[in-house]
Amino acid sequence: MAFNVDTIRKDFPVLNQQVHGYPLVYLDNAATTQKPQCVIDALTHYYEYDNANIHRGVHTLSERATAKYEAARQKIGAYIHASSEKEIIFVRGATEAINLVAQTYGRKNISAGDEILVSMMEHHSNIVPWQMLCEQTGATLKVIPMNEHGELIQDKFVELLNKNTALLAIGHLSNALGTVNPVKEMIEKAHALGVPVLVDGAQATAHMTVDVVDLDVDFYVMSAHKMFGPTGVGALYAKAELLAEMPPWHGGGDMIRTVSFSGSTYSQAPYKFEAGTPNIAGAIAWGAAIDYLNDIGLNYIAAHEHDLLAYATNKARQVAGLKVIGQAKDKASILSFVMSDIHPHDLGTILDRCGVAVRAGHHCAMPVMQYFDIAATTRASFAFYNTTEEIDRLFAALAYAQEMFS
Ligand code: 7TS
Repeated sequence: MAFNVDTIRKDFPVLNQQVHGYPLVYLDNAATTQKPQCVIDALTHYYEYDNANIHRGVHTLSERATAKYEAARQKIGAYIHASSEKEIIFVRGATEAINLVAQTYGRKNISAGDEILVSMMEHHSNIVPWQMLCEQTGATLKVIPMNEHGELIQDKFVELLNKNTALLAIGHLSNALGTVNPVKEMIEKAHALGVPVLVDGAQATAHMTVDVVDLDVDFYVMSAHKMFGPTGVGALYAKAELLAEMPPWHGGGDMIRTVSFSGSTYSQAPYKFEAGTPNIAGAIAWGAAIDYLNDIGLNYIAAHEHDLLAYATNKARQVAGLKVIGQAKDKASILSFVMSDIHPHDLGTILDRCGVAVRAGHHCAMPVMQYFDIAATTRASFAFYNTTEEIDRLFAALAYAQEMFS
């Protein structure tokens, strides 16, 4: 299908509205993306026609709901090129997936004296679960530093890797800086020392092709709502041999084989990790989002977003008093910046008055803010439905804010 942004925008009803009297410009896609009509339809269709609990009913609706839920698992596995859909665990989102790995793989395999390696640019979701695991086990958290462009310092990473390193946990695409980390090379270096690797793909999966087999990554986490699917659903990918060894996390229905008061036995992956009734409608609608992304083509998406980011970065260079935070060579979809004399929260509010939605804050990446010695940034984050005209609107609103504050 040829990429036509005007046609694509018609698929997103939410984009067709006015905010404070202006056509909405939605540039907060890193926080959550908007949903195309086919995803909204998949959700309502499920509740109108198929709603039933899965994996347990003998009746038609339950069989239909189960088949659609499992088909969604297959679509998600295929989207990241997993060898088998059994390596896909449905969870609430990237945050829950990381906590699952920390509390199952981590509790089993990591102990006092071990080191867990994260990077300075991680989202809090890829820091705090490891800090909690360190408190529980006596392991130590080590941090890969970055340079002033917002790139991880690879020499320091290699220095930090050692025989005590028990796990490397890094982001694929930084939500605060837009940096695309060289995860394939980092995984190779970690594996050379026998260190397993978790990649936080929460931001990446909407913007680039991910191939977990080519990356040889051990754990990869994702959130549906950041890739045009519903909130409250996401996935953990893990290699089958790791899942087989990992103990279950939540106990309850659907994750067991047998239960008696003398003890219980557990199902195999993925069900071993999916206790309780899951977000069935959410998973099915996420599958619709993946069909939609595949129909457009990730190569077209990446090319369009690359053009948008280049256009916005070029405009940003021409604004006196604007400093881009995050100038890595390899970046995607995110423009984070500060403006002299205007607090990001004030700026965000003024932009909203002009109909432009951005995020202002620390973006759940406080160590990034500490490194740059700032409290917050204003962040414009792009999706394939954004246009250069919308970026012009952003910069017109920024000029207006500068005028107000001058
Ligand atoms: N990892 C990264 C890199 C993220 O950007 C986020 C959310 C998460 C993990 C957590 O994802 P969740 O779906 O489990 O919440 N990032 C953002 C953001 O940039 N603005 O709001 C949420």
